[in-house]
Amino acid sequence: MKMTFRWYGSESDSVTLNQIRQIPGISGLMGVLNDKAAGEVWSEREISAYMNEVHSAGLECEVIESVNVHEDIKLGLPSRDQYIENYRVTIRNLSKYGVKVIVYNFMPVFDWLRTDLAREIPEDGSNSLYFDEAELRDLGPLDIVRNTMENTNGFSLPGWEPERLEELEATLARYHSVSPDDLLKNLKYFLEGIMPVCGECGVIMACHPDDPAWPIFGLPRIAHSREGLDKIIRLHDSTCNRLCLCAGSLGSNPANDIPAMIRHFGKMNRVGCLHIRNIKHLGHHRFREAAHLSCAGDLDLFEIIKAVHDTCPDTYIRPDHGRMIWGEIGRPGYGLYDRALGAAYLNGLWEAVSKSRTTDAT
Ligand code: DNO
Repeated sequence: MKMTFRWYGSESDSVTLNQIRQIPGISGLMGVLNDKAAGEVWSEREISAYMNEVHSAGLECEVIESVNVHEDIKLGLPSRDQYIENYRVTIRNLSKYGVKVIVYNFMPVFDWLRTDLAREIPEDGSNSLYFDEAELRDLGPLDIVRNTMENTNGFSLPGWEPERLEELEATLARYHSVSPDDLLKNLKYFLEGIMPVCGECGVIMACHPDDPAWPIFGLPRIAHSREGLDKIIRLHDSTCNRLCLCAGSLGSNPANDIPAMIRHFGKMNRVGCLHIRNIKHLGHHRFREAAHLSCAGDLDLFEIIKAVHDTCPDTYIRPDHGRMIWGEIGRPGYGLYDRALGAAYLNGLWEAVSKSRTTDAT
């Protein structure tokens, strides 16, 4: 297992590479070129500048996140072929700089969605990302976008690029005639277009689940249950076609058994990487993000780490969204302190599981 940390680049992150390399047990990053719009080619010049900085800090970057898929690909429009070609170029370019896994998602219009980016946790005065479907009912998609953009402490959020949001209403309307089956077919077309290049370059594509793990605003969604993820894996039979199992996204729905899902896809060799965090369920379609510790939320992180250890031990992990603690101001979900605590805790669980498994075997 390689423990990594998401980093948005020196221009866009409140956390520095020096801080990241001082977190015990971090081998590298899950990186991102934060200012790239969906569909744009990631040029070698841009990738090499990012990688040089990361490597000079003594860190690796074998996983890249949020190479966002253009909406025309998800909608299956004729213009998709050009965007798929751009994606192929980006895969080739990233592979030249040591990238082995690319995380993407196939959620229409929105990446992840919350109704509050800084809901206070009364027990300890920290705050975290929060979602309540009832609040969503009173707000339209545009209100939610406005709220989100006004409350990010000046940082942009993944999937909330202003360029994409200008055309929000028109894009939402285009999805009226797209069913979940259509979306799945469009994903198949995309995978067929890029998988040969992934095979050539040795790059794994890891599909990130829907967050929250159910359809929102009546949009089609296909990646929020084991059955849905099974269908995605079956779309294209290649070990390059994998999943980014995100415990917090899938765990927003209590019906998803996360350790069982990890074991299922781990045994099939279809886990590309994992995002690990904890969730506190507060009612139907209402939750907040919690500290990583099992007892702070409703997910069993010990069982999650055991499942990874047993079925996909060579994968990449990162602590996902943290709370804001100790007065830190940063990108919601992506401050330093709580994610660093999360990494330390997950590393502790890993050591305990590894050593107990060795003892069990003797
Ligand atoms: C949220 C992240 C997501 C994820 C993308 C991948 O904080 O987990 O933005 O990286 O959905 O495309």
